[in-house]
Order: sequence, then structure tokens, then C-alpha cells
Amino acid sequence: MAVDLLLGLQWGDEGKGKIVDVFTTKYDIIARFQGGPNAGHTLEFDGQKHVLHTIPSGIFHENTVNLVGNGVVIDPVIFKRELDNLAKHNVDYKSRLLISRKAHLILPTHRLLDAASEASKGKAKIGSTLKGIGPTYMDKTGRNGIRVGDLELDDWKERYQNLANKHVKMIDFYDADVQYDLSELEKEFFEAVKTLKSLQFIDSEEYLQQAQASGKTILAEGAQGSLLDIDFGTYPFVTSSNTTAAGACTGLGVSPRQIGEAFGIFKAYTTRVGSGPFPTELFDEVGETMGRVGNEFGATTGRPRRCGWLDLVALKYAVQVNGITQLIMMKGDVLSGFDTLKVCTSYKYRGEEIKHLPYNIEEQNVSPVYTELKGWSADLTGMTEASQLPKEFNDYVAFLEKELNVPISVVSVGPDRTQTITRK
Ligand code: 2SA
Ligand code: MG
Repeated sequence: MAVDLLLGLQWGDEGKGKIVDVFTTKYDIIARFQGGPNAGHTLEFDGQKHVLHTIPSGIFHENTVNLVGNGVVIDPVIFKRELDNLAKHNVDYKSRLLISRKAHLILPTHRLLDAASEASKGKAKIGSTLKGIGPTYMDKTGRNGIRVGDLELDDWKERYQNLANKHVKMIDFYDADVQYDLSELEKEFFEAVKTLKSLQFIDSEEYLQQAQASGKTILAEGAQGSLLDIDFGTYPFVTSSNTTAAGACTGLGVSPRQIGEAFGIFKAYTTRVGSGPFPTELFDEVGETMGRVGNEFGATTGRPRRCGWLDLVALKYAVQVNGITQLIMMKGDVLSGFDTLKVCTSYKYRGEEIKHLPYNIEEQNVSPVYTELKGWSADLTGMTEASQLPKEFNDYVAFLEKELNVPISVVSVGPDRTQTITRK
């Protein structure tokens, strides 16, 4: 059996949590492969809203196994909070939540280092969620990190202490104004580690190989989006992991030959939270309306998200880098009521019109060239069948399909599980 992928194609917040939750009935295993508690995956059903950060979005389905893969970084403190929240909603997760021994741990000092690094950058800051993601991946690739499997060894606390001591010196080095009480943070951390240790640690690559051999279906759930990929995103305004398809191979231990469908998810417009270039960003009431109607606030930090028209140049790039086989368009309902919709189909780049994403997409180099399409006024949120969708909406979707050369098989018209329409 193949491993299918669900990947965000923009700057994150495309609605991955919702779609994984909807798709879960088709899969036996949902696996996260990169990122950590910087992610905020929002799910809504039965009139309730849930936000997950590290735990895969299949957790609310009784028969689904949820795996946190080796490529993920885990903050035991945030993880414990997520578990407490599941327990509050009577979700029995113990037998269905597995953690790779090779996943790296976010220490309290990683979070402090993140804050110090950002503060030292001033205006050039990345706009990190400050969850310690960058410093933890630095320790991973620098070969200094502490992994989940280390918690089973006798000397892990000694190794913790050595690394934390080094971090404290590094925090001093930044000379940024970061206040902290490490003993308080450590108390909370060691408590949370106890909870983490009550879960099942596994060798997840082996587990997934066996699961596939026995015919189990697997969906890899991406976090953040392709334009935040450490290699292919708008560097340095990116996250510290590979958010693109290849990240699922390294973050789970599955070979490229085992990948089946690559579902690409995108919003009918574009948002970005944090700093960095965003060619189609709007600073007028259109952008303001998208943010208000779309409820565009960070699910982890609460920060307002920047909004703009759909950028097809960037989206096409993401489709190609990931080898997307089917597209899922989210939040079409948010565009209801605009007379005219704009889609960026090329860039003016240093006086020339180009159709690919150049190395440098800062404002001074790139300005978007738009194609205009007719909008629709109908409220889509109550629609459940493709036949109910207005003509202008279908024209918008058909235009994107033609430009991207990939079918849009699902459209979402609201945050709830039920507001999901399969086309054709
Ligand atoms: P980090 O935290 O160091 O990885 O941040 C680096 C950049 O990556 C962006 N980033 C995100 N962008 C969108 N959504 C994310 N998750 C949360 C959400 C974000 C939130 O679902 O809303 O609540 O603010 C996410 N995580 C990281 C980040 O903004 C930086 O630009
Ligand atoms: Mg999100």
C-alpha cells in the first residue's frame, strides 16, 4: 500500500487539520512528519472547535492510529497540554497515539534561545511562533539534540543538563532582553516528560513498513506550507523543516517509491503570518474583509494573518516541487460578495514579465500581474452538493485547474467537517 500525502501549498493555515479529519475515515494511520508545536491545526465538528499543535489530526476518530514521526520536534509541555485537552473531551488516545523514538525534544532553553535570536534581529525578525523550533532543529543537525528515545536511557538528565548549560551561555551571548526563571520552566518540563513517558515510544520507520506490508492505509499530514520550507520557501522567512513532499520521506522513513497520492491544499486567496515577502498582499479593505470573514488569526499565537489575492505563480511552484496529484481548495465561501476576483498569473520582475518564482520575491523586485474573474454573491456555507455551487465559483475553479493542470477534487465552504464538497 502507498503512503498518501496531504500538504499545505502556501504559507501555512490552508486548513490541513480540517481535511485530515475529513479524510481520516479512509485511512488506518495518520502520521505527522515535520514541524512541531508551531503548527496550529483547527478542526470543527458537533459545534466544537479543537486546535491541535503536535498531535495528528486523526485523533478524534476511534479507529485511527496517530503517529508522531521522527521528523517532528516535540515540546513535552505543550504536548501534555494537548493531551489534557483531549482527556477533557473524553478522547481515549492512549492506545492510538504513537511516538517515534527518533523525534527530537524541544527544551525550555530552546524556547528562550528562539526569543533571544528574534529579539537580536530587531526589524529583520522572522516572526517565529517562538516555540523553539529553529534552535531545536539546529541542535538536531548540529548533532547535539536529545531525542524521545533518550528518555529511556539512564543518563538522559545529565545530557539534558549539559545541553541546557550550553544554551544558557548562548542566551547570554545574544545580549537580548529575555527574562526567565529556568527552575520554574524546568519543573514544568520534567513533569511533562513524565506524561510523555507514559505514551508508547516506537521505531516508527519499522512500524510503518510493517503496517504497509499488512495492507494498512497511511496518510502523512504536513504542517506549515511549501513556501515556509527550509529549502524551497522564502528563506530566511521560513520554518526550519522540509514542509514539502520529500520531508515526508525523511520525516517518517518511507521511500519516495512508496508515495501514492499527493493532495495539495490551498486557500482560494492567500494568507501569511509572520514576516517575509508576500507579493499579492492587500493593505486595503479587500484584505481587511478577507481577514475578518475568514477569521484569519494564528491558531497558535493569535496573531492576525496578512491577506491577499491568490498567487498562482507561487502555487504552481508548490504544485511542481511537491508533485501534487489532486488539489483541495479551502475557504471559497470567504470570497462570496466580491464583484471581481483577482488572481496573480505572472510577476513583473525587474521590468520583465515572468511566470516562475524568482530567487528574490521582495517587494522592490516583484509586482503581481492580475487576471480578473467575475465574483459570486451567494452564501456557499450551507451548500452540500457540487450542483448547488454558483456558475462564477465553478468558473473560478475551472480557471485554476487549467492554469495548474491538476484537478481540484474537493472544495471546502466552511470550517465544519460537513461543509466539504467533493467534485465529480
Ligand atoms: P517558527 O515558529 O520559527 O517555525 O516560525 C518561522 C516562520 O514560519 C511561520 N509559521 C507558521 N505560519 C503559519 N501557520 C503556522 N502555525 C500557526 C497557525 C501560526 C500562529 O496555525 O496559525 O498561530 O501564529 C506557522 N508556524 C510557523 C512563522 O509565522 C514564521 O514566519
Ligand atoms: Mg495553522
